[in-house]
Amino acid sequence: MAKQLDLYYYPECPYCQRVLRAIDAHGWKGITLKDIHKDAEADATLVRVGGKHQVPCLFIDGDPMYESLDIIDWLTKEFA
Ligand SMILES: N[C@@H](CCC(=O)N[C@@H](CS)C(=O)NCC(=O)O)C(=O)O
Repeated sequence: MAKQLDLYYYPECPYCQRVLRAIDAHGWKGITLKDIHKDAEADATLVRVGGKHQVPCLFIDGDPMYESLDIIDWLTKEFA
């Protein structure tokens, strides 16, 4: 079964833009975008589950992964 992938981000964040560019460039599909500046519940979930208020953060089946380069590496392998 496909994994649930949720990317917590906000558009002005350059590290988020790096991840979004990679998603766009590779055409990776099925990643739900959660803008924490527009979605207060997502903002709270990020801190409650992830433990820190930092974006980008990719939730993989509910488990948070921080760091833009780690996220891109993981997605590259997942979508290979
Ligand atoms: N090394 C991290 C840096 C991430 C980072 O510094 N994100 C900033 C936004 S650009 C952040 O979340 N700052 C805390 C905040 O906005 O509350 C990465 O590459 O993902």
